Amino acid sequence: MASTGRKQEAFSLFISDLHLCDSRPAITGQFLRFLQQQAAQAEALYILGDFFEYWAGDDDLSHHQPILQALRALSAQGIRIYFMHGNRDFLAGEAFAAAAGLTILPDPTLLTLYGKQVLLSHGDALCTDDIAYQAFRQQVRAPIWQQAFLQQPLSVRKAQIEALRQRSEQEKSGKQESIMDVNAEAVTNLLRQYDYPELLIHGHTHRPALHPLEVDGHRIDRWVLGDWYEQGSCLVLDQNGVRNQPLD
Ligand code: LP5
Ligand code: MN
Repeated sequence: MASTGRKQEAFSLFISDLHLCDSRPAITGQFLRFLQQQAAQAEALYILGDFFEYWAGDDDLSHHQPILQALRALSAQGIRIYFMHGNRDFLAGEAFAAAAGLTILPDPTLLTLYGKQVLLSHGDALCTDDIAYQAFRQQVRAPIWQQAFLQQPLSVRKAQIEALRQRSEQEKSGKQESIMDVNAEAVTNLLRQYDYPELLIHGHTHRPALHPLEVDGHRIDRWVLGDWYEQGSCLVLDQNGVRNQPLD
């Protein structure tokens, strides 16, 4: 039988920095609608970190059931879902991945999508001027530290995370804005290391923008994803390239 409608072009979606939590139920609602509407039409969804306000360990899965169920339902429809750790949810592990029907990607990850080399990252590792944060990052990303942290009871971990969140907010208020952005040389080094991909997509800085770069004669677009504090935001990638898609 001849098809009546024009087949919609295949596309992938990229989001980050939703910071889902109980105290902002509207964002969770918007995300669940996003899954049913935009994501259901995509071939893949890439969640590039800080999906949750914080993740205390996979033994807290039951806390996030509606979100995990919705992701699993999308995955069951054949939409591939990928997740990269952010600085707030780097403890999300394989039990989380199984419950959400997704695949965890290392940071950074280089992919070929729609004929383009695309480098994906959360973005925090590029903020190399933030010395205090980078020292902290190195400590908590060490497997031995994570093992010891995860051995503590969930309630103890949550109390420590709460203390850390307060300390982080306090320290951030004393940091210069420029320190909390990516370092240009760190970006250049990463792009050289990955052999000049056409696209770099990352989040973390909450400064959504397109930065066209030229590195050693190669044109590279650095796309920064927006957070979901005021409204949802996502990037769409298809054969024609990247475009920004603000959500209602
Ligand atoms: O997330 P964002 O953008 O607001 O801020 C980040 C950096 N802050 C963080 C901390 C998280 O926001 C808090 C929640 C994380 C939950 C992780 C769970 C497991 C770890 C639990 C450990 C107890 O990532 C912020 C950057 C900012 O991005 C911009 O790039 O500046 O970094 C900081 O503010 C960190 C401080 O500069 C250094 C903190 C040293 C803390 C030392 C150990 C404290 C242990 C406390 C508990 C006992
Ligand atoms: Mn982040």
